[in-house]
Amino acid sequence: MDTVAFSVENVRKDFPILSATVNGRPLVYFDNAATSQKPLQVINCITEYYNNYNSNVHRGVHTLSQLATEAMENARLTIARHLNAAHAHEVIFVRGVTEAINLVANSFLSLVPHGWQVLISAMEHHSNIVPWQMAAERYGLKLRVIPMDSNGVLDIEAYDRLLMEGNTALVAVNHISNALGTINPVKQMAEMAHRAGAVILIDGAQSIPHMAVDVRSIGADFYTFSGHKACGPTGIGVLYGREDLLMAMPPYMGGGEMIKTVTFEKSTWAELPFKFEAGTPDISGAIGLGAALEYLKSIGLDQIASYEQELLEYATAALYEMGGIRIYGQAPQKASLISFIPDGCHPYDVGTLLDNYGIAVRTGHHCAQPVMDFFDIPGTVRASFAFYNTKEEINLFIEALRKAIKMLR
Ligand code: C6P
Repeated sequence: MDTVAFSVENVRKDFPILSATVNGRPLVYFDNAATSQKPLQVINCITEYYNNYNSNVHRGVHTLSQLATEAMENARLTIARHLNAAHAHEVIFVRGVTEAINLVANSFLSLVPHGWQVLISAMEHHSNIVPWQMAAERYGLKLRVIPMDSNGVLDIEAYDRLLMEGNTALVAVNHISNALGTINPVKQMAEMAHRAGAVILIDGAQSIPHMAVDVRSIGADFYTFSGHKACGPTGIGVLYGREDLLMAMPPYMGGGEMIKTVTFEKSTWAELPFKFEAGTPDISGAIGLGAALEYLKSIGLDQIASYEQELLEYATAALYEMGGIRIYGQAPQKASLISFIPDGCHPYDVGTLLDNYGIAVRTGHHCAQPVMDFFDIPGTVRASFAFYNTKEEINLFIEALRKAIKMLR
């Protein structure tokens, strides 16, 4: 698909839900960091699969099974190209980031000697904390945390010291923080990890929908994202892993599809990627995810990134102009989300009142409790923008926020 000049009015026509009304008002959907909306190109692609060639994959010699297999493997190829992976078999289909991290924590860390360490950052989502905690306990490893400052910027000198202080097996860090919007310097962090002999896993849940990502240029050993935040379906995501690492790792789940041979005494494993894809996969999800990435590409990832920066700057300026608002996350490199608390208001109350005006934001700890503890707050209101949002919607949001705050103060 060729990229055409970006027009938000045209893009919005692709998303049927954007013309919905909520509580009698036009929907203003600013909860894109939780999940994005889906364009017709993705919805139709999934419907077409179920209408025309629904079948199981990698099993049947019959025509429908072959069509389904071909569509799913084409989607894998699309994803591999999107990430600039060296091989399609480095793309493992999983349910999402959560499953991908559990896979690596359970499988890769089982190969790490006792007493080694895993580094995560102070701004991780629970999905990039808890699996490492569980695996560290199981495999006798230490889990250590790269600190951040009050702007939500990671302390790279402290990271360097941590890398040198012990035997580091793996660093796990998000590309973009879902709670603060910080864009982390993952390429630099990967170089530093490699110099220390460690591998790096990058949680791309919040980056894949908003920017072009090249796993080889970054130097990512593992990279993961969820389809549902990138215009794709729920229940499908990707673990990218370097071929040599995936080859050396034991399977995470056992079952059909992931085996070469099975006897009651012993089983042997299938080649990549199937070694890590036990059971019937989410076929429609994988096909839909391929369509979603094609769609993002057709809009243009650089155009998406620059338009969303415009929205971010516009909304940030409007919030500052209101006054009495504290924004959490002031990193110089920031993605299109704003976490904030209006003085004297509880985030939950603000979110509930905004909903009365048809405005969807997320409130709470955003599955990043340690970030909230760092700032000593219960949670924030989070407005997160996508390329189909508009400045007019931001105006509606600001107007509704003014009214909500007036009611609450
Ligand atoms: N963040 C949010 O509202 P799953 O649930 O597996 O698709 O993604 C988990 C996840 C991991 N890392 C980051 C940085 C994330 O933002 C998320 C999901 C959503 O912020 C839902 S909690």
